[in-house]
Amino acid sequence: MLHAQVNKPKTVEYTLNIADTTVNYTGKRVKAIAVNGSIPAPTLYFTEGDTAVIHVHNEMNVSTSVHWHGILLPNLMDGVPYLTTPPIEPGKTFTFRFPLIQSGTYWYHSHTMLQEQSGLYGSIVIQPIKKRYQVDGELVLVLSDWTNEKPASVLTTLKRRDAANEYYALEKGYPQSLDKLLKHHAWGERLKAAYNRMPPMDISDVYYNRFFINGTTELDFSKYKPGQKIRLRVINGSASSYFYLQYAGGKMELIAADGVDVQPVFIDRLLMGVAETYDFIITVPTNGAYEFRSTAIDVTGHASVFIGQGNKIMAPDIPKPNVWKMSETIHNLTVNMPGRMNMGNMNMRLKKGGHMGNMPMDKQTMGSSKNEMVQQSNPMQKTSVEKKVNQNMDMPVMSAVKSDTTGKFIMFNYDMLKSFTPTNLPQGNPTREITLNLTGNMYRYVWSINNKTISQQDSIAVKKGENVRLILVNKTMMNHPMHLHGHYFRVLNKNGDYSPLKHTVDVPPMTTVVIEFAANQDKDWFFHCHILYHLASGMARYIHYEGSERDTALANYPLKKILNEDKQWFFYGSLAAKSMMTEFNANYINMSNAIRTEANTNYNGQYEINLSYERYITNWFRPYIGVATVRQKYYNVFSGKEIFQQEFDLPVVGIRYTLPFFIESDLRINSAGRVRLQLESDEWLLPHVFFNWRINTDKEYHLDLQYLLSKYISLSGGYDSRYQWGGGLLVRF
Ligand SMILES: [Cu+2]
Repeated sequence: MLHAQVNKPKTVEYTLNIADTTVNYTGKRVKAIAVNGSIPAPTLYFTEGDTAVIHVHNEMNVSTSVHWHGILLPNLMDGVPYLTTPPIEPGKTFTFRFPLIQSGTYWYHSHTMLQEQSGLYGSIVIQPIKKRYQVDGELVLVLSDWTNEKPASVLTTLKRRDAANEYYALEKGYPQSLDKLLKHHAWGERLKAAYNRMPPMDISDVYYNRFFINGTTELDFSKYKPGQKIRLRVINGSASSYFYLQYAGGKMELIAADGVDVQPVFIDRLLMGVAETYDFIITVPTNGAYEFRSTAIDVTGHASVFIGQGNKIMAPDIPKPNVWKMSETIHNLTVNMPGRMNMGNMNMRLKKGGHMGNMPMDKQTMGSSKNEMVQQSNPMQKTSVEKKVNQNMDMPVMSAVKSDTTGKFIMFNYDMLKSFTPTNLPQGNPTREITLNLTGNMYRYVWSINNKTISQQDSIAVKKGENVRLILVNKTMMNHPMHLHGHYFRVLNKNGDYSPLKHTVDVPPMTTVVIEFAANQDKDWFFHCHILYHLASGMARYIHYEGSERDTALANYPLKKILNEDKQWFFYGSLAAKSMMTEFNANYINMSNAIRTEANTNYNGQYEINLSYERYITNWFRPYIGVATVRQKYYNVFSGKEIFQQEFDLPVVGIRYTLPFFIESDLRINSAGRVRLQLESDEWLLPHVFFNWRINTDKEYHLDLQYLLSKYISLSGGYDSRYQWGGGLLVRF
């Protein structure tokens, strides 16, 4: 403790005006949301013990909300619209008022739909009454990701099942095309995964045009002098991007996580989950402006802050991941997992032909050596999954590093987080243990918990006075930053009684993380994945305190409004005008339903129109009803002779089922009793070239090559057994 300061608690008042704006980050004017004219929103400064009074005025023509991330406050002030707080309607003001009973680095953001992606996020700094560290300067650094696309189009892109969906991978330079798979000797692995209907690995879902620190790609702080100690308050305010943090001027001393002081550790690199905050102290070296860099997890871009004077000294580049070989990539994504040994170099690879490739994909587990603490406290983990984890790695063990500013490269993991004081939950409380499988279907882009989205299963019931232990089992191939509102939880790690407190925990792919908290609140608190598009697709619950009622202020704001966000409808399709035919397809889909139209015609009186309504029973199986209109003749491909013709306008019923290798099957019968089985699939041959094939028991086949000119336009051509050869232009919408 240094200078103990005497602060008189005071009321600190802010007014935030939320308004539509336009920005131009890449030479293109795009709509965005600004707070008091700025993106990110202004930093709010307080001192522990103050009362915050924040007037939030909505100048947009849609409703909005602000959530104070990581702040412990009364339920009504938490800012989740319809759940805890009334939405802020257009033209209206809501005044938040809450005492600040904690100190540290926090942030705030919209909790309405996808507004956060458009710019509605900002930082909060609460100075402690007694400062633990004296520094020469403080920098608040808000990390974010920026897309020129409308966030709603991003979500539609993630939901659609056509080449536009693959376009992000292409833009990132990671096309999962046949040539790349062969080049990286990953064809066998991919084939095995496709057999299990696992789409190619996405380290990140979205292609971003820019990554920012404080709204820009490069910032200079040349006022700092050699030897000065600077505190960095780093906030990952991005919508869906994890970042690697590095500093060119030596090791970073990590002193706080999610606003809470931890025993200092020196690290070289840290993988920061969405919505986490970390504080570091760095020392400005002599002769140079040293780079603090945040690199997106998929290594498609970074943002930099230069601290000090003189020539720029860069942090080392992080190598691009080998996204074609899942077994290599996933290893790098599990760095945070408690119990995971991180050694000298994060680029360490699994041995060739290692464990991953030999296991069925749905049983794969990566990353850990023994984690005794977790195992002692949690019998649940002695599952076959965990046993596999323990057998999996044969890595050397590196001793915990403390106060070591030299020596080996240190990659951060959660075992390095150690509280200053014991964090044990109140003894004698009954313990409620809940296993939450983090689940999802990447193919359909539906994200869930225990295979149910929030609209299908909304709450987790707890009782006040319980200790609640959540066993988070990530069954997916992506990292999920799970965030609990209104509470701090312990992340059980090797530090036992001194396990750290957090509000957001990264759960790496195919791993298990255990958290626990004292249920000492009431009402309802959101618990969700903080990847915006996962949240919007259903990966959320709310913690409900049994016996407590919603605030009367919410009487006119039905809870269903926020729970049903994952039932949103999406529309997409394509129109191809070719020399021999025109093809049209349109899809209107939501989580459990799809209305689809396909139509095609030559220019000679032949046509086919199919309209169907399908219902998802599982992610793969959907019965449907519809109408089929057909006026067509079929030819032999070699002789060109007509084989047969069909003419009808009839109701049909059928089933569609996604087979291994993502082959879409469609079995239907029309009211005249005629049965048709059809198979169809896409193959990604070269980065810009797709091959689509379709064949059915009407002896109809359709072979089509597509060359992607852009996300929405392709050249398309091939052979159709009814309409024969031809080519033209295809436009997606
Ligand atoms: Cu997620």
